[in-house]
Amino acid sequence: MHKVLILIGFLTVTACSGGSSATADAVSDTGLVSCVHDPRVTPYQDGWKAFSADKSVQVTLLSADPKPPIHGTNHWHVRISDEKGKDLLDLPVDVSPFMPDHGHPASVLPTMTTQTDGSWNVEPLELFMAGVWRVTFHVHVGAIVQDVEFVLCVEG
Ligand SMILES: [Cu+2]
Repeated sequence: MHKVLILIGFLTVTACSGGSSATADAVSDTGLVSCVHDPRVTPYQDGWKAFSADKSVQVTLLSADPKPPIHGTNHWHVRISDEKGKDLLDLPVDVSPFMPDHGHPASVLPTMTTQTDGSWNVEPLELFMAGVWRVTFHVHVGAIVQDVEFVLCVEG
């Protein structure tokens, strides 16, 4: 099973390499490419907050499982609120994980599920390659879609 997963990972890397990421990545002692020091990324922490461009929508990453997020299947628990801190519920939210350096999305789109306490579960979050990931929450507030982005490094 393990060998199969490695093979799939190798094929995926081959399929989407050749992007413009080389200058932004640093090669570690082991020869693996790391994005930890990429200026675009934020180190994971519980309670990580990100905002829409106009600051009217805030997404708080309450917790990630596992944490920090890994190369593989992740589960996030978030809260979505307005600029006054009031929870935003019962509105459509799409999530799109994307690798900006490779130009491809996640293989599976996560599902958002509201919880009784007003938070949301996000799963499965399939970050299937090591590198920089941009996880965007598209929050539909009336006719307007507010985008809130988390940019993180997934280590190999
Ligand atoms: Cu990729």
